[in-house]
Amino acid sequence: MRIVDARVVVTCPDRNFVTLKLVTDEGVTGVGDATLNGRELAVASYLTDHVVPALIGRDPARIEDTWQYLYKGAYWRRGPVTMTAIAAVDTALWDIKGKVAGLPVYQLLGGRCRDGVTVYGHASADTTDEVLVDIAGYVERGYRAVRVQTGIPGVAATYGVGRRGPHYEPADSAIPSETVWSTERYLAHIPTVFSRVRDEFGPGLRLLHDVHHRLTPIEAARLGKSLEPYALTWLEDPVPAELQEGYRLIRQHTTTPIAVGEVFNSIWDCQALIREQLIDYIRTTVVHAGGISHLRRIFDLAALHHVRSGSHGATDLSPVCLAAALHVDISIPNFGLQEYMRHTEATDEVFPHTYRFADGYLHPSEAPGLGVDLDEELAAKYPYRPASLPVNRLEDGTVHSW
Ligand code: EZ4
Ligand code: CO
Repeated sequence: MRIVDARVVVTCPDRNFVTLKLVTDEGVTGVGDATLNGRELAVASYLTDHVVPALIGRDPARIEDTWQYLYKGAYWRRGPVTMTAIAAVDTALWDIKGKVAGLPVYQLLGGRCRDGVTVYGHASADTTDEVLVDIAGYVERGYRAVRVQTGIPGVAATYGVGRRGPHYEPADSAIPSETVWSTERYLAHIPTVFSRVRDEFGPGLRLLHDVHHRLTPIEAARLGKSLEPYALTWLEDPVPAELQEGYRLIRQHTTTPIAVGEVFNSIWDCQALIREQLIDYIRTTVVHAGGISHLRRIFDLAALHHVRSGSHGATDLSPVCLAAALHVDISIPNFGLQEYMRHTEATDEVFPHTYRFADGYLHPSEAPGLGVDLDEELAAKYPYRPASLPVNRLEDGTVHSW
C-alpha cells in the first residue's frame, strides 16, 4: 500500500482547524489534527510545503519509521510547529492502520485498561455565586470532575473565564486583544472560591483549577498551600515550565497535586519534571506532542514515576485529536483525567465521529481506525478567519505570562 495523496484542509466551523487527510492507492484514508491555536497557517505551510512531498509514495504501514524520518531527518528538532505537523502525520497513519486491521486504534495499543475515560468539564463565571450554578449543571449532567475558574474582584477580564454561553473560545481578534492581571488580587480571592465550592459539593466531586502560567514558584507554592483544605485533584500550569527545576520549589511547600504540559511538544520538555516526580499529571496531547506514538512514549515514562496522564482537550483541539486521545486514554495503565470542552454543533458536523459522552465518561469509537472523519465539502463552506489568543498585562502595562 502507498500514500498517493495528502491534503491539508484549513476550515473555520466557529473556530479554525487544520487537518491532514492521507489517501492510499487502495482507497483507505486517514486523518490527523494539525491545529495550533493562533498559528494555524504556519503548520499548514510546514505540512504542504515541506512534509507532503516526502509522503507521496511512502508505505503507510511504517508509522514509527515515518515518525523518525520526520523528526530526525528534518535536522531542526522539536518546537510546536514541527511537532504538530509530525503529530498530524502520525495520527493519520494510526487511523489507516486501524482501518486496514479492521480494529479501533485502542485495540492496536493493547486494548482496554478501563471501562470509560473520566473527563472534566469547565465551570466558569464572573462570581462565586454564578460558578456554583455552573458546577451544579455539570454534576447534573453526570460529570465527576470540574475545572473551576472565576473572575477576580477588581480585575476587568480574566483569561479562562467564558463569557459567551456554553462554548468557551479564548481566541478572538486577529490582532490579540489584551487582558489585565493582578497576582495580589488573584491569590487573595481564589481560596475563598474553593472554600465555598467544597462546602457546597462535598468531598466526592473532583475539583481542578488552571493558573495559566501566571505565578512565580514561591507564589504558586503559597496558592497550593492555601488550597490544601479543599483537596484539589490538580492545580494546573502554576508557573511557566521552560525552567523545569522551577517546580522543585513548589513541591517543597505544598501537597496540592500539580499538572502541567499543554504547551509541551516533546518528552524533552517534561523528562526532568517526570523523573524527579515534581508533578502528578502530565497534560501533553496527541496534536501538540508528536502524535499517538510520541505521546505514548511520554506516558510510559510517566508511568514509571507515579505520574498520570491528563491530556489537554480544549476546543482548539479538533474532534480528530479528541478521538485519538480517547484511544490512548482507554489503553494506558496510568490514565488520570481527560479534559473535555464540548465542540460547537458546526464543528461536530464538519468532523463526524462516533465517540460519545455518557455518565461522566467519554467512550472511544468502536469503528475501525480512529472513528472520526473530515467532511471536506462542508469544511470548504467555512473559510479561515484569523484569530489570536489574548496578550496578558500587569496593571502597570508590563506584558505578563499567561
Ligand atoms: O489556554 O487551549 O486547559 N486548557 C487551557 C486552554 C488553553 C487553550 C490554548 O489554545 O488552558 O484554554
Ligand atoms: Co490549561
